[in-house]
Amino acid sequence: MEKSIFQRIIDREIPSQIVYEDEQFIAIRDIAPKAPVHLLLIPKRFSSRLDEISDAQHMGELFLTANKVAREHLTDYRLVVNVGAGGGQVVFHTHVHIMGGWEEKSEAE
Ligand code: DGP
Repeated sequence: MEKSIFQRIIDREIPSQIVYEDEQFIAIRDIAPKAPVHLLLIPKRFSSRLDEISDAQHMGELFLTANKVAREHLTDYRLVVNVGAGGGQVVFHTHVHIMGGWEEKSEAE
């Protein structure tokens, strides 16, 4: 199977602005931001879409980490997951959008 664009980012084959990384996840700045702060949290363990994840611990860690990364940049924020093409998903490697900064000055900017 061909690597997803996010797998290539994880493997450092294409550049990105990495804002967070641990053993399980990487967070990068979205290339086409739709908010003043727009990050993507991507699990290194591959799944193509959120509803493929059946491991409750992995699912929990994904959202705990999304909150942790979000709070490093924002006080209030929106977490969005697009699931399937009809749900607006374009990149088929599960990711959580972290968006915010509409009403606050972010130190990250
Ligand atoms: P979605 O529609 O949920 O699949 O969102 C995919 C997001 O990924 C979209 O907001 C744009 C972003 N994106 C696509 N390709 C790249 C890339 O090569 N680098 C970065 N940083 N973001 C990307």
